[in-house]
Amino acid sequence: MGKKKKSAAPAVNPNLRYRPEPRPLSAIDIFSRLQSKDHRRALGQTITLLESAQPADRQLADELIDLAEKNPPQLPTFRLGISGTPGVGKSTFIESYGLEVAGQGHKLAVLAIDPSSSLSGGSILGDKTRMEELTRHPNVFIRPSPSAGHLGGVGAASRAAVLLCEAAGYDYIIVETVGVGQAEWQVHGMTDAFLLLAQPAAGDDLQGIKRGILELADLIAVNKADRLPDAAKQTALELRRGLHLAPARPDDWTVKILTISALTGDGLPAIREQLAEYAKKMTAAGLLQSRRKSQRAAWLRERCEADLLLDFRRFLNDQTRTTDGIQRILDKQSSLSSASNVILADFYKTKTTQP
Ligand SMILES: Nc1nc2c(ncn2[C@@H]2O[C@H](COP(=O)(O)OP(=O)(O)OP(=O)(O)O)[C@@H](O)[C@H]2O)c(=O)[nH]1
Ligand SMILES: [Mg+2]
Repeated sequence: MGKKKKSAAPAVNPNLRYRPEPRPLSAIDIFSRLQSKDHRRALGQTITLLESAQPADRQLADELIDLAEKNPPQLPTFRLGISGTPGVGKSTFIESYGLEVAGQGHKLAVLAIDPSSSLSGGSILGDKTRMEELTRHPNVFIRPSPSAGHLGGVGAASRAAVLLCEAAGYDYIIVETVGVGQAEWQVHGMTDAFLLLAQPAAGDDLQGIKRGILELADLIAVNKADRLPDAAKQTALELRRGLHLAPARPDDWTVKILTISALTGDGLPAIREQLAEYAKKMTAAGLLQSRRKSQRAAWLRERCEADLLLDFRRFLNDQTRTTDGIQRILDKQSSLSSASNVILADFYKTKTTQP
């Protein structure tokens, strides 16, 4: 009887199964997911992609923006910007107003630009509790602030997010921001109408509304009129006076100042009417379309600046441009400006030699 032959030891652990790497989704795959019924997750992931600074993500994001621009929604969409100082009642307003809008059959997307919280996302947690009912509404998509701080900026990601929400079938887009820094201008520069929320306040300090912001508004609402009705009316009068000092609008639109309560819902139908009238009038005169057109041109400018800066930073971080390298240039030059000229000349040289 011959010895039993020892079976050869398996070369690989049989418990390990070969799993192919999942194929990365193409822009067309993602775009068709956005247009499917169950698009929420895809939309969330897409907006994250728009915020990414990774070169591969940026390329995919560009392809998605391109697809969205080439396949615009069939029905008209409306983009509403909302701003106001901290605590004025923006989230409370969006909860009440958003429910009305969604109740009318619109698909509503709420995007927030938060210039102050790049990483903490603190205000979003607050918003999720303040917009509890809206968050659960099947026709509503709420997206916390894109994180600030990387190149291309919050503005670029938000502009693209608006387009992709529309591609996913949302026809009413609210872009909200707290009135800090350049945020109001950014929101104004990417929406069809700008609603400024104010709250009852005395004389001098009209709740810190910055000069120039009043002029951006297409509609102004003094909130919390339930608690302080007289002060709200008084504030409305003072804002009206402030508006009279502003230059005349080229579009012949009269900016109304309403008193409302986001908490009780008083005055919200008047807001809806005003915004609908504004949209109708501006569309008829072709002004809404031209506003979007010039916003797209502004987007291009921002994009060029961002691309150039990205490119230049890459060049500066290059091995030859380490701190030592920069120091060497400085040592050879008599001034900062001449050192800067040397570096820039080198940079432009790389641009003419490399496509
Ligand atoms: N009485 C009254 N209180 C309101 C009204 N709207 C908002 N509030 C209250 O004001 C506080 C701030 O409201 P938010 O909706 O969080 O304000 P916000 O502008 O989103 O605040 P930030 O996100 O921090 O900038 C909350 O306590 C709200 O309940 C209103 O119409 N009437
Ligand atoms: Mg808020």
